Amino acid sequence: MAKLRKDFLWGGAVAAHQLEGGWQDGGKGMSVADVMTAGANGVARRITDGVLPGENYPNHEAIDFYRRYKEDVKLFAEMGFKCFRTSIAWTRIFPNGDDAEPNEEGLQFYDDLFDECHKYGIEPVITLSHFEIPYHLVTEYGGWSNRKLIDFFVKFATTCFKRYKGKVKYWMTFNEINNQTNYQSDFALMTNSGLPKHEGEDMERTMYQASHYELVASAIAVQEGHKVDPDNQIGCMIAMVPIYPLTAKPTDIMAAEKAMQSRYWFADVHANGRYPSWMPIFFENHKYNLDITDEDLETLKKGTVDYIGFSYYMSNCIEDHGGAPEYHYDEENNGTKNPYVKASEWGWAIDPEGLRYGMNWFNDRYHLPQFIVENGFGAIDKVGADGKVHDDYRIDYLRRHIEQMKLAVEYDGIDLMGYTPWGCIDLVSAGSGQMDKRYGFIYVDKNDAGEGTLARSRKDSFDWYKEVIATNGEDL
Ligand code: BGP
Repeated sequence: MAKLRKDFLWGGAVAAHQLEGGWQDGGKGMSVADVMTAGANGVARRITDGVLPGENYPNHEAIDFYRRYKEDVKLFAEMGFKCFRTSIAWTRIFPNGDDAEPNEEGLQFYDDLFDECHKYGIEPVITLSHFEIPYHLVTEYGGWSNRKLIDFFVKFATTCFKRYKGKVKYWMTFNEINNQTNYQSDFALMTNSGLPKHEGEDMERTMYQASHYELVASAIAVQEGHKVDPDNQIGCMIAMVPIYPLTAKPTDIMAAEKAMQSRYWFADVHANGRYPSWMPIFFENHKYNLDITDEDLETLKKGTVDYIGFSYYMSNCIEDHGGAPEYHYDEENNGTKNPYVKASEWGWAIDPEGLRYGMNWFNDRYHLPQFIVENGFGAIDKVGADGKVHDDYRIDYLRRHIEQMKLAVEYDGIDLMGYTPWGCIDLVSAGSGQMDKRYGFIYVDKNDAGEGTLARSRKDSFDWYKEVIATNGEDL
C-alpha cells in the first residue's frame, strides 16, 4: 500500500495581501485588495474607488507579517513545516503594473523572506497572483478584460522566476482562477480579474474574455519559467468544490455533470492545453465573439502545467431546474443544501469525502501530480482562561480531511506532492475582510475592530499539527 511520499510537503498557506500589511512600505503600489473595505455581519466587502478617509481597509495593516515574518517563520519551523505557501504581491515588484523597471526594495523583501525559510529547510511555494493585481491596471486598462495585461503579467512572472531562481522551485500562476464563474459577485470579479462591474455590460462574456487572457498569460509564464530553470514546477490553482446531484434523478445527475464542467474547464485548459468540446459551441450560441486567436490556442498547448494545485473546503449540491439544454451553471441559484452533511457557521458544507472525490475527479482527467494548497476550518476562536485557544473543532476538521487524503493516496493511487492548510497563522479573511474568522494554528491578537497587540500564540492545533508532520501523517 502506497504511503505519503517521504519528501511530502507538509506546510501551511497564506496570501500576501491577507497578512503582510505594510501596504505603502518599501515602494509598494496600491492593489485591488487595498481598496476593499471589511465586510460586516454577512454583508460582502465593498469595493471602493480608491482609498476613502475614515473607511476600514483591514489589509493595510493585516497582521504586520511584513515586519514580523522572522518570528512567524520560526514558529512554522517549530511545527516542522517542510514548505510555506505564500504569494508575491505584484505591487511590491511592479507598483503600477506597467512600470518599466521593477522595484528593488520589493524584490529584496521576498529575497529575505525566502532566505529566512531556507534557514529552516522550508521550501517556499509561490502563487504569482493571489486575488490581487495593481489597482492602476484596473483604472487605466480595465483589468483582465484588456489583452495588454498578458504582457504585464508575463513580465512580472519572468522577473520573479529570474530573481528567485534557486530559491523557489514550486510556483502557481493564478489563485482559484475558476472562482470567476461566480461573475455575479463584485468581489469575485475584482479579486480574480480586477474587473469593475459595469452596469448594462454582459459580465458573463467579460468574464470569459478575461479568463482567456489569464489562461494565455499563465501558459506563457509556464514556458518562461521552464526556460529560466527546468527544475521549476509550475502549477495551476483551482478551487475544488465538488457539485453533487441532489437526487438520483437522471436530470439532476446531468445537471451536476454540466455544473462540474462549467466550473472546472479552467483546469482542462491549464492541464490539457485546450478548451473542452462544449465551449466553442457555448460561445457561439451566446454570440460572444471572443478575442481568441490561433496563436493563443498554440500557446495554451505549449504551456500546460506540471501539477494541479487546488483548494478544498466544501462540497455543493445541485438540482435540475429545467432550462437550457446546456444546463449552464449559475452560482447564484445553486446553493442547494446537502441534507447529509453539516455546515460551518458560514454555511460551508463540511464534507471530508468530497476531498477524495475531488482528487479522483482531477486524477481521472489530467493524470498529473496534485498539491492540496488550501484546506481548513474558519471559526471564531475564544481564548480560554489559561490564555490558550482550545480549537478541537479545527483539529477534528483537519484530521478527517487528512484521513481522506491518505485514502486517495493509498487506495486510489493519486500522486500527492503536499498539503498546506489555509491560514496557518490567523489572517484577514478574504470573504469577510475581517480578522475573527480564523483558520490558524497560531493565534494573532487582533479583532474585527482592529484592536489587539498583534502578539502571536500557539493554539492546541499547533501541537497536534506538529505531531502529524513529525510522523508523516501517521499519528492523527
Ligand atoms: C480561498 C482563498 C483564500 C482564503 C480562503 C478562505 O478562497 O484562496 O485567499 O481566504 O479561501 O476564505 P475566507 O477567508 O473567505 O474564509
